[in-house]
Amino acid sequence: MNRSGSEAAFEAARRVIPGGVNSTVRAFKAVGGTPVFVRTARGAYLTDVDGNRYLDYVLSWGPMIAGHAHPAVVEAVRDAAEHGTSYGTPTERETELAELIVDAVPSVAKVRFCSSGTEATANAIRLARGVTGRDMIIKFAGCYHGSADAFLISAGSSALTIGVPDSKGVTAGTARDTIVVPYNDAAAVRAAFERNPETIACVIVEPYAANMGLVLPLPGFLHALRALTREYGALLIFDEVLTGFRVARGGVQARDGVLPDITTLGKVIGGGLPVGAFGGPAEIMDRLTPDGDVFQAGTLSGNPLATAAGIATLRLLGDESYANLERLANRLIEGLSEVFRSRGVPHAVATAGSLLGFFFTDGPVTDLATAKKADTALYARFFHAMLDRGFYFAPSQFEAAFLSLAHDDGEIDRTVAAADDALAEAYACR
Ligand code: KE4
Repeated sequence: MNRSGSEAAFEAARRVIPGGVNSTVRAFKAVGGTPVFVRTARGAYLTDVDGNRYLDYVLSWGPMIAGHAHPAVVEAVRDAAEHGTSYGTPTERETELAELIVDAVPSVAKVRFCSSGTEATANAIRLARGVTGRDMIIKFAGCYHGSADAFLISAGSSALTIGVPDSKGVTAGTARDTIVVPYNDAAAVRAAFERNPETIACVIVEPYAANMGLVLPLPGFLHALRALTREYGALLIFDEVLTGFRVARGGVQARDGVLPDITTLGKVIGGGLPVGAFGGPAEIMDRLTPDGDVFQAGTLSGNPLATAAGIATLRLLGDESYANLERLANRLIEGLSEVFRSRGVPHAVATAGSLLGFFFTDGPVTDLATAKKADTALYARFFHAMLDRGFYFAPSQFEAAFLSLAHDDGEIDRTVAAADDALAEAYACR
């Protein structure tokens, strides 16, 4: 496949943009080669600057659940833009999107918008610290909550991919306030609370961890976090930036019945435009300025175009949409698993709604330590073999795959067929 256009574009970008990208994972560091520069996208497909077309399983890392350039979303953004792009004042559309979120997410009675998942999680821990008067947070190794300092300790996603899960520039003081324990290890969480019974403000968790690959909670793990945070007077934060309106309309908490104190959201609720959000019960959320004493602000928070795109996207997601997305995800993961099995390749797979993941390891994968046993070199070869066949998976083993309303059974079956051929090529080169 000719990608000379992407190569030239990457050289030009690197001259004026550090690493040639504006978000680390896009640089293909984990899989090698030149990142694909996309020129346009429609439905389930990306088209790069060389005219190569790819069936997209990254979907901008989750937001494009309706597919790229969905007519309803494009029209909503076009119409909003004709009335101005930002006012810096409240608008009724923010209330409309907030009402959709409050109606869908069980634990959320009020929600505050910002412009990214990172802003949402950073504001959420500030709120937890303000409400409890405590400083420390507990996070899980391999979970990723965006690029705010407090989270860049044993972080997942691209921090893990490029080997800087503990970024330079994060102060010792910040790191001291962040306790890191293994995912799925409730005993380690209890031990951390026993060592710090009065100083932990919150536990922040990806209820389905999708930034070290897809790692699902073991039975009882989320319930244990709920009980432990209640026992020790800390808040439980579900970071549903990736899972919110993705694994179900109300996120993990709607599927599994564990209600957090604060929920962070992003991605799908912006329909591809910059939106982050954090919400919870009124008695917690009312602690935010201007009525309360925990500060939050943002020039483009609740932006008219972003809220228009988010509303249009959420309006496209009915119960039947989620049922069909889950059916397609299961069809894909069962097909891939059969390919891996038939080729004798050790693997572990997981699905949740329209989210799926696979590791080249003989599993089970329950935390970062077991995820890191995966054969990332084989993943990189498989990634490129699929890319050359026109299928775009995440350029890192430590990410997940996503489906959209634009994917259909035929495309799933084509993907599985290509995977058989691609794996043979990738496995032969080991
Ligand atoms: P953003 O600041 O990138 O909008 O959101 C941060 C974030 C917070 N919480 C969770 C659970 C997330 O998955 C993310 C962002 N996810 C990554 C993909 N694994 C974004 C891709 C990127 O970094 O470019």
